[in-house]
Amino acid sequence: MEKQTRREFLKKMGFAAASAGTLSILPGCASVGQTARAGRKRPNIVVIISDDMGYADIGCHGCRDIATPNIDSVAQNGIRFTNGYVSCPVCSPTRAGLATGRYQQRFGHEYNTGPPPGGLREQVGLPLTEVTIADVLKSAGYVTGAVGKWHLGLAPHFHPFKRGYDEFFGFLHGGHSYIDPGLGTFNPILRGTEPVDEKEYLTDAFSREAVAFIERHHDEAFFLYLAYNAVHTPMQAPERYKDSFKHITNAKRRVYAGMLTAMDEGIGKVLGKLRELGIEEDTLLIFVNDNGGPTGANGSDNGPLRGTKGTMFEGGIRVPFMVQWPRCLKAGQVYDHPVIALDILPTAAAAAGGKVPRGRKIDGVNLIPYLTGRNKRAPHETLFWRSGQNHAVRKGNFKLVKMGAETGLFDLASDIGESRDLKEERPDVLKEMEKTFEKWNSQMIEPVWTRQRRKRKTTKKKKKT
Ligand SMILES: [Ca+2]
Repeated sequence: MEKQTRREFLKKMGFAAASAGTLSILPGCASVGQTARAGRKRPNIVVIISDDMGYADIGCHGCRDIATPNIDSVAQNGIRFTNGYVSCPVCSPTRAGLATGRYQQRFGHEYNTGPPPGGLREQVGLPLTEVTIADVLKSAGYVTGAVGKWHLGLAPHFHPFKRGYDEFFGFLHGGHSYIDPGLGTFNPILRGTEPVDEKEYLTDAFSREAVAFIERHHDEAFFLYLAYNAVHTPMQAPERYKDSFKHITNAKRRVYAGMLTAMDEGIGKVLGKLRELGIEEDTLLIFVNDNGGPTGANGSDNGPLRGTKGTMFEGGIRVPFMVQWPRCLKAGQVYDHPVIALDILPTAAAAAGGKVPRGRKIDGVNLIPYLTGRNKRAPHETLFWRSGQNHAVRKGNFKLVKMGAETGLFDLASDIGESRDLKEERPDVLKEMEKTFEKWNSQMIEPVWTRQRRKRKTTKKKKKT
């Protein structure tokens, strides 16, 4: 982003005051908003996102064959969401929702970005009308860094530097080789805008860069967006895990285990660095996965949930999601009301004493009052998903799912696996849910671009990224 004064930046972006002033005041967390506004002890913000992980593939969700002690430690040191959602069952739209705090269908980011057909490269990416979480935190005086997978547009005007980030290390497409990532020409690893000849296993390289970012900026307020592409295909594990997962008989899952372990260890290094520097207490750290596991593609396991990545069933959209902020949030809690990754921007803005964008609907909510117990109600009455002709609505425990020509109505309180269709039994609920969806849907716009298809002739099957 070009040099500009903070006042100019705020004016351009149309920021309004965030709700930090309404935060509850907690023991050990006195006057979060006031402290942030006074420029003292503002929490660092770290958002870690994984890619295509299975719902059941972490220890705190019952995983038995792969250990994830570091991801689990976030839940132990903070709050685990049992009904944590993302706003899309595939990668890029979820990131667009997370980045803006808005349902991405409001601005036409309904499908994955991908190798753009024809001359669409200039248009396929997070629309420039949108204000990002990095814009918000940068405007609040934070130094901002993105490490990992971008997947919000390839053209220069979509680059992280144009979307609020001061630093970037990663790649712009939806996936990348992990072993000897190299220079490449199609989708290079970039430091800023310059290709680098990366030699390290890519997940380890991202962990290294995240730790280095924290070291560089630990004495100022920072925002780190760490977007691992693990455990997305291609299935490539570090050599050091070659013999570690012999107990896993499924060959694909054995590699998946190595990839997941590398990411978990990397998250452990990030947490360890925060601890070593004495800033863990004052760091709001969120871990979320971007969409459900594509079980056939990467050997992931969605446990009791029906469906996979790309579907509107819970297996596509309900994800591992947790937060820790030792200074302000009591450790070891479990939070059951539905939350969604759209909540990350308003929550971070409030914690930072920042300002949410004005003149637009922000669908996410600041979760802090809910997580501290000050607000006992559910943060959301309804949640919505739409991807082309497929859609879903959750209202209370009822969920309407429309996949192709099939419609189902489920009660998630008694049927997390969405196995018992209630639409014949409860036509009243079905009708109400459809009406609720139509009302929301009427506020959304048509996709700016259609589904992206890979053009490389060597690709036999269309793959979701
Ligand atoms: Ca993904």
